[in-house]
Amino acid sequence: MLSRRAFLLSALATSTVTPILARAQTAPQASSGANDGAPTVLRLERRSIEVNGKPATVFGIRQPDGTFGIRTQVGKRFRVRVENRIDEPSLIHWHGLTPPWQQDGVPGVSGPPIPPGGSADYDFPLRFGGTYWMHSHQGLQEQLMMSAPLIIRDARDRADQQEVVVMLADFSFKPPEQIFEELRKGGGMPSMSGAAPPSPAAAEMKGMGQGGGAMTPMPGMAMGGMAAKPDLNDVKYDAFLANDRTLRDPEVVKVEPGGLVLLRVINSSAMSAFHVELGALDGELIAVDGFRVAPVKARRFPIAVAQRLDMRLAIRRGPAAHPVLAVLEGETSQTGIVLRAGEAPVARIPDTAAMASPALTLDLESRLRAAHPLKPRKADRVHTINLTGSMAGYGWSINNVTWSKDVPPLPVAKGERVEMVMVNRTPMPHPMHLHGHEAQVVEIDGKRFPGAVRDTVLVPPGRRVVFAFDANNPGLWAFHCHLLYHLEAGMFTTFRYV
Ligand SMILES: [Cu+2]
Repeated sequence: MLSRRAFLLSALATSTVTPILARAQTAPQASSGANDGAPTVLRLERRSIEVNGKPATVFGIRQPDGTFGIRTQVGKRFRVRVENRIDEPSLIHWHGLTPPWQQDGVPGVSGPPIPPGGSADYDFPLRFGGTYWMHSHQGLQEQLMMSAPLIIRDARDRADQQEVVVMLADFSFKPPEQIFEELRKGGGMPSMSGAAPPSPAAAEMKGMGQGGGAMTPMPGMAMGGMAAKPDLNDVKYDAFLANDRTLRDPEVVKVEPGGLVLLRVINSSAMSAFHVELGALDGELIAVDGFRVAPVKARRFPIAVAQRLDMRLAIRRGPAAHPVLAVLEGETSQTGIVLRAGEAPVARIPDTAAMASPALTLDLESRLRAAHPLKPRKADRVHTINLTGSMAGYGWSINNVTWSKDVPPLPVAKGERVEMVMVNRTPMPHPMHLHGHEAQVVEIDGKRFPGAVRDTVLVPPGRRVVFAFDANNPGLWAFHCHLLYHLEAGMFTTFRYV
């Protein structure tokens, strides 16, 4: 079986493929000459993996030569044909890219899903590089790993640097439909109440606050008297995977002693956030969600669901095995890979860490500065996005509205600077994902700053985070929590302009 390592080694496939039932979602655009030839084919398939010695059937997104996902080059066109080879409808979202809205891959918003046996064509320019990913936006398929890396190389990919991609995932032997049903019924959830959210004051006391920000008062929030411990990890998973594998049999990547590594970590988990632990290696964070930031040096970085981290690592001289671990927030469960420099022995790494990883905070987020921020500009339109709901009945919503097709899109007009003020009024953190635009974090708890340009930002309980973007890609777009079962329960909305 080809491992995901094949992805690292193989170049973009240029196979010629006979289309089955070509069903273009949009009229194919005239190709740009330089990138003529057949589109890259991505097949949605079922495949078998082994998780701690037990077989499991999951999904996969692969090229005909077995390559997972796509690695391409900035400036090229994204010319792709998706072939649905599973027995149910599916549709793939290009997470973090800015395609025309009909090609964004959200069923019922961008267009209909691809029926079994059908295919869909995509063709749009790649204007920026970085670490992205692709995943199904249909039902709960993402939990079964209908996802893959989407890497767009650019000037950051230096010849003297080895690229290593690590895709993190949470795994359960339970079918996702059963997981969701149990959440709905209140079974299998941690010992928590689903009661009122923590007050901002309590959050500050717990050390989750950044300080120095005027917190907007939150009407309806219980003040004090409630433990500030956020509710984490609704789902009890059987395993956490890094490139399909657990630490009982981790991927071991050969690296050069004294060499440079560009480590691209993608959190493709349905529900799980981690701290990435680099051990004795110094990491230089150079991009989040594909976009450059002023470099930050550390040995531990938080990664929420759907986020990506690009880190430069200087491998020490001499043989050594360097584990790159991801420890589940609030728990000791861990997964990871091993970078093996020279002929070093690789020791077995336990799948639990010695110490629990803390809950993710906004400490790093508040320090990140975009290398290329949006032009400073006053917002033309501000939408307040209250993140609402509770564990009781597992109901999640936006502004107390549970998503349905009848919910009107938020209004936006072309050319506007828009700000989404996200206020978390629940006891759970929500990683909020904005589709189709280059969004920038411009405020946390009332404090303005030119933060990271990114597509997914964590809003912890009781916190307020503002995303700004320029309305320069007209259409109907999704905006939602990226925790899969929150999204499924209705923490989802849209915005529209022409
Ligand atoms: Cu959520």
